[in-house]
Amino acid sequence: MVQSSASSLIFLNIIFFTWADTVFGNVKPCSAMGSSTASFVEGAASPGTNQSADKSQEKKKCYVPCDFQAKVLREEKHYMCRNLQNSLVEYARNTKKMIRNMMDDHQSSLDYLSNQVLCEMEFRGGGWTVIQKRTEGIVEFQRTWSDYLDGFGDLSGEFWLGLRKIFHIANQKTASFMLYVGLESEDDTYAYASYDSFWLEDEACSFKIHLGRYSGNAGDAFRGYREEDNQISSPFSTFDVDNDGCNPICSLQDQQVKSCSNFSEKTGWWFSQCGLANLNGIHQLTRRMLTTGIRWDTWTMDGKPVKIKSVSMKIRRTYFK
Ligand SMILES: [Ca+2]
Repeated sequence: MVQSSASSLIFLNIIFFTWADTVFGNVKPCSAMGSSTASFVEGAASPGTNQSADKSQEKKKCYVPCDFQAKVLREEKHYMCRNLQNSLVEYARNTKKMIRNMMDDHQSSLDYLSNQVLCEMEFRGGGWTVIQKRTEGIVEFQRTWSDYLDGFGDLSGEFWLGLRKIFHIANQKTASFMLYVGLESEDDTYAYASYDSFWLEDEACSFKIHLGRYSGNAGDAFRGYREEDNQISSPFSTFDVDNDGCNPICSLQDQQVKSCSNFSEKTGWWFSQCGLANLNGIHQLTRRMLTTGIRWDTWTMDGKPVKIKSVSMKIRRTYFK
């Protein structure tokens, strides 16, 4: 806005100077006017001693208005020049202020994020940002959309970082991210699933998840075995915001399911009719009576999904774009 008004003023000044030069430039120079008039007078008058006095008189008549015009023009130019100078100073001041505000905002965002995330610097070369962690099962993951949006839990223990924060970290213009899922079974065995790219769509698209190539030893539960299990490109769902693809119902384990979140004890995830992964499922150590748990059903033992007691999801920058 400021830039636009300053630019308009500068443009008007340029137009004025051009116009002024054109108008006053076309006025005949004082000397030419004087000569012409003087010639006419010369022709009419008889030669004699009064000739030079007449010339002087004619020059006087001419030079007064010319001087006056020059003075007015000079003052106008000075006035416009001052305005132009003031506009440029104001423009520079506003631009500096705008840049300073942008830098302050950027720094605030960095400060905010650095105080609000858990970094793992020892694991696999370091530089990991933990976006989800489950251990003892103390923190409840049966939460509303609003809770999953802003995050919950404790960074020093169990937590969900929040969809908005995850989106802002993983969707930087200058960097790409990968995802690592670390799993621990109830009998203390470990497995992992790694994806070479990870990003989310924005809030208007319900944070649809996108993952690259899988590697690991826990299987690719995000994609599952069947097409309908594939959670890639699925929006996030909670019990109060249903985007799960069961519309109106899905048939699961001989049950008619309307809501995958409700079927998973009101936990939130990127469900797809409902799929084989739900790392936000109910922790089995504290809620053994429930049928579902933390699910990564491609990790199996003796043909059955392994019971998981702890999990973490972390992302790391892979390269600058
Ligand atoms: Ca549904």
